[in-house]
Amino acid sequence: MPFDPTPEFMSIICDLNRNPARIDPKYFYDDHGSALFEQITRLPEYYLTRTELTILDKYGSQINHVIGQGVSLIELGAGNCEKSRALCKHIRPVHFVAIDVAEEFVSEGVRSLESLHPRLVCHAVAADLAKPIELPAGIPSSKRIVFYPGSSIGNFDPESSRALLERCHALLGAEDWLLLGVDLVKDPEILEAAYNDKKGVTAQFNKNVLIHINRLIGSDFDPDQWRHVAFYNAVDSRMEMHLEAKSDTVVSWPSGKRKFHMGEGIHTENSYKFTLKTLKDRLRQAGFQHTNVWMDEHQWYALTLSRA
Ligand code: AVJ
Repeated sequence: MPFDPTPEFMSIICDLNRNPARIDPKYFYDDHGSALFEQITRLPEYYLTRTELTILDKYGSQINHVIGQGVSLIELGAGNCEKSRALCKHIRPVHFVAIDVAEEFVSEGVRSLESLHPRLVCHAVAADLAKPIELPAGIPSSKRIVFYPGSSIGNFDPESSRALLERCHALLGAEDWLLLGVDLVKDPEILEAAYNDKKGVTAQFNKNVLIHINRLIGSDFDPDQWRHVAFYNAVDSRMEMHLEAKSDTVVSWPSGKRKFHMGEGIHTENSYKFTLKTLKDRLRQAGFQHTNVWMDEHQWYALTLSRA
């Protein structure tokens, strides 16, 4: 691979050279990573997706009642669009926009929604949510509902999540809504089990980021040289995932290299967990008000609907 200092290349390398090194969790989602994540969502330990779908099914008609008819549904981090498929059983949007970093994956998800709802006007957009959100032409400017499910907002640190919610708010007018799904603070044992599944799918998902990075920057990470580590950080209310070097290793790329000592880690993900208070405060700071909250019976997960 020729040396190609694109901004993306530069930012990946800059992160690899930090102490400790880190990789942005958006790089989990190449096609294989998106498929692995889909497998994670079906694991017994990973309660998040299942619980959110249960809440959507149970309270979908209430959501429909609150938002009314003729809405444009905009799903962020849509992936396979499974959540919007569940929501569309209860609300009948006119337009649907799916936004995700994984281009192939999201277009497939959109096609599945199109075949279920032939009269729904659908769009797939490949975009990085850390940047300003641009909608395709032709989406009506009123009665929009931004749907950000899966606790994906948990990947952003408090400052960036506030900024992301503000960007969402900027897409919306006074008649519009934000429907947000977030994982709640709970017994660390339950949290840690969800990110250390017995089948090792999460470990594969974590290591796959190295293969994706190899492809993006021409590095020579050997995924077998790294150990999957996931734990709850109670001080910051977040699950953390790391990759730890099993022995001393040198990783090279076209313009440089880095030595990692045995046990040295690369921080690959934060997954923040919320309390209802931190969640409502965050929403209010971003300009959202009148938040409705629905939860599962264990109060493990919350779905919130806020007025823009
Ligand atoms: C898609 C970011 C919500 O943090 O739980 C799953 C990703 N990481 N297992 C999460 C993930 C490890 C997931 N999010």
